[in-house]
Amino acid sequence: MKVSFIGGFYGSGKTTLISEMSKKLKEDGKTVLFIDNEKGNSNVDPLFVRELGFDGDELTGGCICFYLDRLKEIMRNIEDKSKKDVLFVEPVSYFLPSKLYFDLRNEFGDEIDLSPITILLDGRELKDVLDNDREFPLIDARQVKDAEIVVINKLDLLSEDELKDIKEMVYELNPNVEIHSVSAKNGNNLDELLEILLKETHQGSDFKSPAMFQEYLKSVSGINERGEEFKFQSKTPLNQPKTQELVQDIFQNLKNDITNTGGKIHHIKAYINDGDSYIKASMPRATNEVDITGKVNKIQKGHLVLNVIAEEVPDDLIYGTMLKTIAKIKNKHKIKIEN
Ligand SMILES: Nc1nc2c(ncn2[C@@H]2O[C@H](COP(=O)(O)OP(=O)(O)OP(=O)(O)O)[C@@H](O)[C@H]2O)c(=O)[nH]1
Ligand SMILES: [Mg+2]
Repeated sequence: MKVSFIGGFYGSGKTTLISEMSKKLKEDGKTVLFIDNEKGNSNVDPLFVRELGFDGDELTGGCICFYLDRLKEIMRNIEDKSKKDVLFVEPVSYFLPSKLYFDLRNEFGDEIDLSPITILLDGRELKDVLDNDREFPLIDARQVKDAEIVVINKLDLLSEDELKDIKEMVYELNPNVEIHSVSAKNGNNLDELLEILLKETHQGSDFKSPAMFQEYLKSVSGINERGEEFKFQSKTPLNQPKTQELVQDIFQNLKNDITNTGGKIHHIKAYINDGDSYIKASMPRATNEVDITGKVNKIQKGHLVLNVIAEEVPDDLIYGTMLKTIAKIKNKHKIKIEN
């Protein structure tokens, strides 16, 4: 069984990339498994991946780094590993894959075939870094130094010159890394990347020491995440534009409240489902735009899952902001929402 971890910062497009590559594998008759690792109680990404029909497991509560035994247990419980084709794992976004690869090699040896350490970068965010002469974001930089393959995503939003400049920044951080560029959204270069991930193998880990890893974890400890599920019921059925309007309103309220308390948003995600149809909405750090996937017809009763990832704001406050937002939205859109 090929095991491929797709690392990378919040909103870089990991879930989109994994689901698009999984669709391709499924079309070729391959079996694909997916493990998602998030901090929240209830999370958008695994719901979305299951909606697409892939077998998945969820490792919630915190970073894989603290729950490695649970990951190993999930992997140990996968029956007939030799008959499964690919397991994709999406780790918590600040995680350093080299630590994980080091532990997994010790545990599973030849039983699994690890793809090279792969880090996905948000091309849109790096365009902003170039345009505004900002420093390369700290966590992304550490992950690039840790990677064997760097994938620049959101190629559809980049010019050739911007891509060239981004590649230069990446090589400066890690001269030995293999760079690819894709658009997970429109499928550009995905076949080539998939072939590489399936064919190439991780070449030994450069993981330095547990002490250095602890240092790294301290530096990312300001990032908090909350994932909660709510039930909703609307008096009148919501069509696609109305549902989008509702999500826009929720996201704007969350964003304003968190920014006003001095927090910095990394990613807001929502998933609305009534059992027949769904929409997934996402607002990554690089844009203030709400990006919608999926379609609803007339949705009246169902679930709303919200994930908010932000820095410099405690997770209790994130939760408080969610509740405040829900209270406002209820009145304005005349819907009942409760958790
Ligand atoms: N324009 C463009 N948008 C993309 C592309 N890939 C992903 N996105 C969008 O980027 C946003 C974040 O994508 P996700 O796949 O949820 O990112 P993620 O890395 O899984 O995010 P976390 O799980 O929160 O860390 C979504 O709105 C996607 O639709 C791409 O190639 N081009
Ligand atoms: Mg994701």
